Amino acid sequence: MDDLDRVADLIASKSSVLLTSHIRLDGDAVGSELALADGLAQLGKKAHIVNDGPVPGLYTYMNGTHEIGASVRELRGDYDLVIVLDSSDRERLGGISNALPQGTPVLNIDHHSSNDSFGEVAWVDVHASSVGEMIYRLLRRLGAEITPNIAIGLYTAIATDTGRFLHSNTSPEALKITAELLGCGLDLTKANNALYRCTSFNLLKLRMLAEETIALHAGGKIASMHMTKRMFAETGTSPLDTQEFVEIPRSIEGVSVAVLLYELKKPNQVKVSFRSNEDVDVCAVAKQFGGGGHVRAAGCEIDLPLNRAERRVIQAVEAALCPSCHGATP
Ligand SMILES: [Mn+2]
Repeated sequence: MDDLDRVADLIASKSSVLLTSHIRLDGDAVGSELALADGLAQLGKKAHIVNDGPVPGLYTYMNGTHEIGASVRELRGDYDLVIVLDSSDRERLGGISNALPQGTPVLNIDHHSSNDSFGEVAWVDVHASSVGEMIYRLLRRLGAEITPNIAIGLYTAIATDTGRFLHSNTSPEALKITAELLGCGLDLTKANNALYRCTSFNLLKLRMLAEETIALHAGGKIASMHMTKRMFAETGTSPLDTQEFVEIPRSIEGVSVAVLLYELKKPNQVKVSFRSNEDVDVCAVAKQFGGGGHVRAAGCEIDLPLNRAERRVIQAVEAALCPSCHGATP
């Protein structure tokens, strides 16, 4: 019996499922939630999605996003299974983590190498490009029909987590599943237009302000970029709209590691995203600050003013770039 059988059996025995995912929802989280909820409904199960925080406007082209609960207040009391998607630990669920119904089994479905295997059943596939890819396999195993609605959710998950099929996690499996989704009635134009061919003028203005802050370090091997609360306020934008911004410093020739920092609402709290182009394990760097993720894409939060957080993070990346200089094993 493999992991997928165990997961399918657990789901088959339940009738009312809560789906949830990490704070600051991304395309993999929202797309996977919507696709799995649709599949579960097809199988005659009640599926309810609640996260700690709203669905970013970018993803509202998918049907059903307006029915997704955005705070613990929307949790109901009748769940017999909780499925957590795309989250390496319970902490990532924000306020939901302490509000989960006592005694209800938790199924953890994730692809982060930093996943701590929480939950009664944990299905963690670090080779999966996205949770969306895992949900595709799960829905097939459960015998659900891949409808156009499910297809657009899974496509969103796979396309965003592979960075439009540019990142090194773009596997044969990810592309095969995407081809299958096209065959199942995926509206590729609708998804791609919303995700990649349209940006608000405000977001473009934010991008211009952010680009002014780009700095190179370690002889051009590290590029950093940051955004302040003031920039978000001036442009009327939200950090939720900037999930691809780390690609800007990453795209600079010669850069091995890109770092994006922005101020969170709470004073002196900064969110950091790391992307690695080469063999630098940015998950290990993020872990030094209590974060995690994947080897080439990771993140953390730091309780320091922006400029001090940036200095600390750059020092840590420099040490990771040159382990021999600091006595660490490569
Ligand atoms: Mn993911």
